[in-house]
Amino acid sequence: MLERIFAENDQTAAANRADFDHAAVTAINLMSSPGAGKTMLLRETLQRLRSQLRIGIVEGDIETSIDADRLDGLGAAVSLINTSNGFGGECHLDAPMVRKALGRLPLSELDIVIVENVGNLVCPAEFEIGEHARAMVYSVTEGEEKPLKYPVMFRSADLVLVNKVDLIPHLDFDLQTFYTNLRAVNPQAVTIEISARTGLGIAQWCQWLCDRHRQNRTVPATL
Ligand SMILES: Nc1nc2c(ncn2[C@@H]2O[C@H](COP(=O)(O)OP(=O)(O)OP(=O)(O)O)[C@@H](O)[C@H]2O)c(=O)[nH]1
Ligand SMILES: [Mg+2]
Repeated sequence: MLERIFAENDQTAAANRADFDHAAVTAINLMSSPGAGKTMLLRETLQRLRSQLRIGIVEGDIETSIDADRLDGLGAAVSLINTSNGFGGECHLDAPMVRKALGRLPLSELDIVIVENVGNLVCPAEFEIGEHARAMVYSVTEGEEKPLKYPVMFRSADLVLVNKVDLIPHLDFDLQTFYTNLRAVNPQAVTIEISARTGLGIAQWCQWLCDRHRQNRTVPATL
């Protein structure tokens, strides 16, 4: 049963991926536990990149348009998908949900689509949505041990953005222990320390996005 669900999901993920590739769009799956800072990061990202890249956002939430509203007016096409609206209130986005949201985005006029997944540290990582890369926002308020306790998302991330570093002086949080734990489950992931509040590291993240898009456009899809 579970295998069938994943097989069907993967088929739709492949269709999403084909649509992204056809439109020369780079798709990023942005995941984290609730409140790690995805939407605040996206606001900063749009403010910095709107003049360089045409960005579309798929905003995934169980209910409400709160986050989609926060991204309004920043130059991005935003497509909201509420999982409580016909998708059983799921705690993640899957490929069919993203496909529905993509129908409301002008893909041929975009360079990058960032999918803000539902805030959840477990389920979103289990579903391919047709993305080219996975970026994870991890907040230092979550504790050093999370890569060991919730390895699936950390293991599948191409990039881990270590957010809210402005709060470190107020926390009992050891950054080196976190990195040791992260490396134990994912030795390859790129890491960038950021603060969506102060702007620290946001330029580096924007550079990563631009590089990822350039790389995507120059490497043939069959490789
Ligand atoms: N101090 C500090 N606060 C931050 C930072 N980034 C985000 N926040 C705060 O953290 C809270 C959650 O941020 P959001 O951007 O809503 O987080 P999210 O991951 O989009 O949350 P969900 O969509 O509900 O999963 C907000 O109160 C933000 O102001 C940061 O770098 N430093
Ligand atoms: Mg959010």
